[in-house]
Amino acid sequence: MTDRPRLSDATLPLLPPGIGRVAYERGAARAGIVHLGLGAFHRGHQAVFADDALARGYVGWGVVAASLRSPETRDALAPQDGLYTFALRDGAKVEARVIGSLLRILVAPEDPEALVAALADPNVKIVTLTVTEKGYGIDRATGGLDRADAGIAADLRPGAVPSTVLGFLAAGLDRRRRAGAPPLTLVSCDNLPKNGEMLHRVLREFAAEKDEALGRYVEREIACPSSMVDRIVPATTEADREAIGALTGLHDAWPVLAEPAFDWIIEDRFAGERPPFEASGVRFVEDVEPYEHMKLRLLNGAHTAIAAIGRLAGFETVPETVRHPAVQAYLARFWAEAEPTLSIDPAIARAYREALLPRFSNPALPHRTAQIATDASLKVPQRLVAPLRERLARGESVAALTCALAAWIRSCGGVNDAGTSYPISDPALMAWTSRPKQPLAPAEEASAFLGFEAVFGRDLMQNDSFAAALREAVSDMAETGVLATLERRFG
Ligand code: CS2
Repeated sequence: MTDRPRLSDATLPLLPPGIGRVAYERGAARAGIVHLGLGAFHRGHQAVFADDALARGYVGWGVVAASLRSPETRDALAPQDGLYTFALRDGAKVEARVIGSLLRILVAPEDPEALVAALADPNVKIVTLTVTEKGYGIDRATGGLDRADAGIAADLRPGAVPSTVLGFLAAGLDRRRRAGAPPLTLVSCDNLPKNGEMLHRVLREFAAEKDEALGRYVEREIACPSSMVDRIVPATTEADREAIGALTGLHDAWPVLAEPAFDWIIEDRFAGERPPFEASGVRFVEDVEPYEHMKLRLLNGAHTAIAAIGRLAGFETVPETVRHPAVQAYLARFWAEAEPTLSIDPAIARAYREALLPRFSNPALPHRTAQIATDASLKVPQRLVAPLRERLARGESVAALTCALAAWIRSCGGVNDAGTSYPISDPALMAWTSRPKQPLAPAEEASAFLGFEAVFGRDLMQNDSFAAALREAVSDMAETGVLATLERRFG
């Protein structure tokens, strides 16, 4: 309802009691963080902790946030002075506050220089990234830089105006290096294993190819601690906008709604100052890998399975999918397979896993299965194939993980079990050169997918019993539908 006054610095006093308002002088805040990838996740996670820090008087920890592609978020937030409403939703409970930590919003393609300058600002201490699995320019066969990627190749050309994440980082770092600015810490917040190590490697390779001295600078001066982030933040809907407007009395063109649960666990390896986020519950640890495996395999793995199952069964959302008893029985088996592959204290893993079904069932967060299915082929390896491979090596059963993969393979067909088509958003799947162009018989389709090396590696197609089980699961799902298959096997 656009006849409500627009949220902005000037209208903040109109907020009704009970809505958290910006509790600091925004004009006095300075940017200590540059964030790349201004999606809902950043605004429901890192930006909230920065807001907490500003409210506690750490005035140097505001955020300059950059969208790398579209101006949509900037266009929505600019008339609001960068303010937005952040609402925690748990069933019927809502807790909302206005976040003021985004001090400036950049749209990289419109003004690449502004982003390079922000990265080079000596007051900036950390760069956080939520650029999704496909944002890093990784060659999935080697784990190194994907020089064949058109954007990377263009940014590597001498004198290129950057357009990719690595291009911007390298340009900003080069300027810092030449100006003798303090070293920087880059914190990847994407769901990738060893995300810091991975970022450091591709950035080092990119930088060295640009200029050897820059490569050495990245190697020596730039810290890339790995981090595990967690919070379910579905894409905002029209209904959300209306609900927030009704709650706050102000029109917010792009509020963010999320669940109360969250985690941000960061390796304690900073090149300079560490963000003062502990009071918000952010944890600094020596080794993030046990947490990262737990989260990728228990939460994200189940998410990817649910997304595929939901799409095939015609369920639009996660809560709708997990309400089905066959899916619940299946998830119990899924977690029973994934959990023993973790290296974390079993009591921590158990508590984490036990909270997942209630988190997924939160009726106030209709997280769309289509959203989670986006870029699934880049998610399946670390979420499903890695634990499966480890279990196979130990001779353990993989019935549930195999069904998750079978459902994913079936879901790539873009037609659900009732025969209705749906769109697929997965450029890496489309770019897979051996992708079957014609519809295949289910067993052949499973065999063809086993040749998708970026997903399955080279080893799994040699494993006859696994290959046979996958073919059988795909055939079963094609014949009787996904829900009946799960019911028969796990019900
Ligand atoms: C989801 C994640 O879209 C996806 O791939 O699995 O965004 C998930 O909601 C978050 O990682 C939760 O922490």
